[in-house]
Amino acid sequence: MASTSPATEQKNNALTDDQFYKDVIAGLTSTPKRLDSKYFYDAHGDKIFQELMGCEEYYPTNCEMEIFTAQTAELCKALIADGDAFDLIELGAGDATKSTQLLKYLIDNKADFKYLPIDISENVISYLNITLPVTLPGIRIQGLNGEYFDMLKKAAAISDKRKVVMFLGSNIGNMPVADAQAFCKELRNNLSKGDMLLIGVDLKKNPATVLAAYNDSKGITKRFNINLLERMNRELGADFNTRQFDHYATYDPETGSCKSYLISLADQKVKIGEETITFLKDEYIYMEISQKYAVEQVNEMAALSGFKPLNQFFDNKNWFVDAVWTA
Ligand code: AVI
Repeated sequence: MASTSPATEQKNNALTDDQFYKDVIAGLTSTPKRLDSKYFYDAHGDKIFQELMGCEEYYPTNCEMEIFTAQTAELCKALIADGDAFDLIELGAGDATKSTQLLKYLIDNKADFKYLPIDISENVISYLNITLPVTLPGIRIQGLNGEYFDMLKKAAAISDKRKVVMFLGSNIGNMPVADAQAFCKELRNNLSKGDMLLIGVDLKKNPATVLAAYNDSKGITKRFNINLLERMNRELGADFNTRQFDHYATYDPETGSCKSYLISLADQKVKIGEETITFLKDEYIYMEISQKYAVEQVNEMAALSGFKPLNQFFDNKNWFVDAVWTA
């Protein structure tokens, strides 16, 4: 029997202890196979997502950007009740392009606040910590890298002011409806009376428009999904042949669920650490949900999670809403 050297064994243990590895193996040994879209965002994924946000067919970014640029003063007025001190926490801050509009307005108007961006990507947080003080002189920023609620608790330890939480970009859409509801409830439980939430939600619209955003003609969304297989090759020593997988997106106008899959183009076996995963030809891996809502459902979600809807800001096509809720 072949024996492993202590060095190899140590390396194997480090791999099997890794949360990414554990989640990947759990997802790919379940039926149907699935991967968690939160793992899209390594340095390569961040870059591809950046590209996607600049792509014409991927409308949510442009819609929300229009709201943030055309209605900056109104948005700030809705969030900052009586010019009181507050701290601004952003869940899933990304490159903070949209929030930068708001931050600039607040700094120009001498608002007294700290900006606490939270992101799962270490790359994103170090980028924001370095670049924002240059583009926005005078900003008080403390980036927090980790899972939303862990970091929200950390933020609460840093801030003793009223909290204004931003959850933009329809990030809420990357959870199934029931999970989104539970998430908003947990968020409410982590806030105090008077705190606020600014939540960006992508709305139901022409199904062809939605589908084109998740199946863009340049294949950026495909690369975004395939990057997760490449990430497994890079970080977990997996041997995915990415040419043997294709991207497939669907949108159901009745439920508002847009879903992405990777389809295996052949019978194949893939090694990931100690595990070998078998894929049948045409078998799918469920990658991501991007849920779309009706405006009434957004208000309903606020009420069901213990928030009070205060205000809504729409883009000129009514494709996207930034809703202000109070705790
Ligand atoms: C980050 N999130 C809101 C994006 C979305 O629209 O669901 C991620 C994405 N996936 C494919 N394209 C964009």
